[in-house]
Amino acid sequence: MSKSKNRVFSGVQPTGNLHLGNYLGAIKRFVALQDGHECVYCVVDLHAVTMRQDPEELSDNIRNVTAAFLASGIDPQKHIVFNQSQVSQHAELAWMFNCVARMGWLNRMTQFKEKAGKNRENASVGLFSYPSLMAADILLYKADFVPVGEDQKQHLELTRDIAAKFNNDFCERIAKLGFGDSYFPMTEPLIGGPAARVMSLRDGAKKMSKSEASDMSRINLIDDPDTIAKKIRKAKTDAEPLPEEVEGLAGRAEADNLVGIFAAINDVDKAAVISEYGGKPFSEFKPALADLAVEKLAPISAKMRHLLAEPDEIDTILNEGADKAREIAVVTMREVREIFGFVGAK
Ligand code: AQP
Repeated sequence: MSKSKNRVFSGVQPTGNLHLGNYLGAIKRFVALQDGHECVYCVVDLHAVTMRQDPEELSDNIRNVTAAFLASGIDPQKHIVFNQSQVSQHAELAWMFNCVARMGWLNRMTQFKEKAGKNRENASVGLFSYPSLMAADILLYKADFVPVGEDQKQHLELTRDIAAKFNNDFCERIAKLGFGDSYFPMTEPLIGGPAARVMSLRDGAKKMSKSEASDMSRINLIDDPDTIAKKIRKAKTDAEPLPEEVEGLAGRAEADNLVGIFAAINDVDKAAVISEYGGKPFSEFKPALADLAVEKLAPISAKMRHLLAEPDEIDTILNEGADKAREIAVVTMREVREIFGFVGAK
């Protein structure tokens, strides 16, 4: 596959049930980007094992994320859908980037601090060097755009730092080998919209997350309609009705979150939601949100269940996707080895 000027790459970790944050912040946008872009969507299983995973659950979760991609509308015939561990060049390029990135850069990563918690000495080395692998995922395909939720902004900045340092460290070699002024692109993050950071339904200060203990804090893509409606009904809010103007959402984290979810599901902005529901109590807004969420998510969840009944078909799609991804990855790695000066068969 020759490189177009608008390649998109993104990934999702198979670490548990996917939730509305993953869907609105990432997967729904992956679907929209298929028109007019060449997309590479990856189930990032090498990232998942930076935290301990049960092997059988990991296999199930890889198929779950793949089913969520397909059920949401990602087309594996026109684009590339695969799991990262099948393309060994991800790990190989990550090693090269471990030698380009600086300890000080990785030390500043807030996700490592949050995930490692108080006992940092006990965190895996993989968790610390996670951003080098993420840079490798993106740059292996020389991706121009990466749609992600806001929590990944810092890692995207680091990807650009790694690309810039590589281009600078090897600038003469890159030019001598005929690759022009720079080898890796300055990838643009695509972050934004009303659901760039979907918050927990129980605490408007925390992001919705797979690893949060309370299942009531998130809407899972596989939740049935009754569960979705119950979780929205019980979502934490304040006692005031919705504000008359969108500016009135400032300082009201839970209200802002529910309005953002409504807007993102419906492909409108928060102002459009407020123009319809401004001044109305949550007793009116929550049922409308529940109906909308069920209407949009129930078909996805039904399709996921259908796909998961045929795990061999999912595995075939992943294998075919990995073959397509490898075609691109081997070329990048051959060139990167040459730039570094490694000797051997091409
Ligand atoms: N709450 C969120 N709002 C918007 N986007 C989100 N994403 C995750 N949570 C939210 C985006 O989903 C994509 C895939 O995320 P991931 O599974 O690779 O990793 P994560 O960000 O670590 O997701 P979780 O749910 O928070 O998992 P745990 O609990 O395991 O850490 C990314 O684009 C991410 O930005």
